[in-house]
Amino acid sequence: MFCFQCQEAAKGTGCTVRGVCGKGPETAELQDRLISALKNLAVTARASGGKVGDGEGLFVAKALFATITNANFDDARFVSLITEAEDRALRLAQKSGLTVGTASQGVLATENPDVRSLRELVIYGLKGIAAYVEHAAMLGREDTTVYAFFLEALAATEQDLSVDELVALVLRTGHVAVTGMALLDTANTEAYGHPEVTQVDIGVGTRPGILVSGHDLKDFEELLVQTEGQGIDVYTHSEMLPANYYPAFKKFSHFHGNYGSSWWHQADEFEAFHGPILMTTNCIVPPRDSYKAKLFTTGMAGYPGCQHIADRPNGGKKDFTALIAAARASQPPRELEKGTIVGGFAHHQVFALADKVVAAVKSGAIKKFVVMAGCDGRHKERSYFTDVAQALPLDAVILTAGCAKYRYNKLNLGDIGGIPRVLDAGQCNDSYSLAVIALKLKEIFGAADVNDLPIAFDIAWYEQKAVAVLLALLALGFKKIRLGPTLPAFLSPNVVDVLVKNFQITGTTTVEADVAAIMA
Ligand code: SF4
Ligand code: SF3
Repeated sequence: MFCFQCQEAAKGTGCTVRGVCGKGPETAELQDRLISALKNLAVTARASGGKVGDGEGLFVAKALFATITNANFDDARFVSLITEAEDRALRLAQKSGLTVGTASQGVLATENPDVRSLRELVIYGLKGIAAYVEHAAMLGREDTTVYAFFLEALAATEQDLSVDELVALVLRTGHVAVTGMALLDTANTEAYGHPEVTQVDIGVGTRPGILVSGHDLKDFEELLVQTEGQGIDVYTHSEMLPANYYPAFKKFSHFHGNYGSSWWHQADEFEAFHGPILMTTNCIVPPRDSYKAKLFTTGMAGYPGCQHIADRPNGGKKDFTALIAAARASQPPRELEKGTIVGGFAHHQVFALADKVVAAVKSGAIKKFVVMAGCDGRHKERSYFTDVAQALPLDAVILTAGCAKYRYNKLNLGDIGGIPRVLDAGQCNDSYSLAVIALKLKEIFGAADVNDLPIAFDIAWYEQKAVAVLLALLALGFKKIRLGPTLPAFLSPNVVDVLVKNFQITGTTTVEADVAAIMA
């Protein structure tokens, strides 16, 4: 196997024996085969004049999504996705009098390191976008231009493109990432209202509970409805925390609050929770036996030996009966902590506070906004992000989204005239909200360039959704993004040079040097 798609790639170069994430070589091979089958499908679809079959776009999105780090470890699911991709390509080819080709398989099939780097950068961006548009599709919002781009870009990774052409494709991927995140933002807010400032309870109740992790709000909604009046509470975990900010979910009195922190703490936290856990997406850590029987997956998430809640039938709902039965037979969660954390600062809520924010900037009370969105991860050096949050001067406000926030969202960093110094917009896809806020500030202050604003970026990345977010920020014109804790292993030195030259991207360095540069 060879995989270098996430920040924890072994030795900073790539996993070759077994994934640091727990992905075995068989699963890695199946994921490579699936990506290759999707490329064949894309090439065939393009050759047939783009006459794609029913549901082709959403199928490609789901399949890409399944290959995201920590989303799915279930080989049987990959085998069935490969079969479906092959069948779809064959049907399309037969209809158009074509034959299905044999696309390259695996990262190392591309020998030129720069071409390999750019092709994989595009593919990882697509994976992130795929996850976001799949969530939007579950809420009834789809954009066929995004699906068409999946096919075009996948097919393009099989063409003999020059480095310049590939760089252009990377940037287009960024623009499509903006479209995808905007689509999900619309889908979420239409369905559940605009996130609002919320004090989230991080303690526990006395009844048994169900813990929901991942990113899928539709699953969360259906579970809340089905658990009403059942004598059990529902809690969010990790990236599901922002569900607490949506008005539509607040009306459920058995929605207790958030339990635990970011994904990589889950083994201890799931064990302590006692009740069943629903993983709606990434990030799954290979489960301990102590709670494996209570770990349920759904959607594109999967783990061998764990119960999987089937997709909703056409026009119907998912059936969470088994999960609810497991909850009723469990003990209440063990208390990990007490108190509250505040969040809900997505674009609509921040615009409502705009007068206050603008006045604070004009008076000099706020000197800098520091975007610290992204992912958390288990490597020790990620304490950097906690240290930066603590070392930033009191006139700096942190804008965050994604599970990166758990590095500093319980620190009580105070407020500036009632504006908290950590403003959490939501999940990693809500980084879109942070970009919208920045563009609004540009308008209010009449800045010619978004990079003239008092905004700095100190982004934490781990998996491919963060790659999509990064490409989206570049496409929107944001420069001087600091990325850590390490630069991606899949960026070749020459590709790093291109990113430095065109976007002044840098890696994180030391807390002191970076805080000084951020505030300069
Ligand atoms: Fe390694 Fe990350 Fe790939 Fe897992 S996803 S095999 S940790 S590079
Ligand atoms: Fe976290 Fe996996 Fe990326 Fe949605 S849950 S941000 S790492």
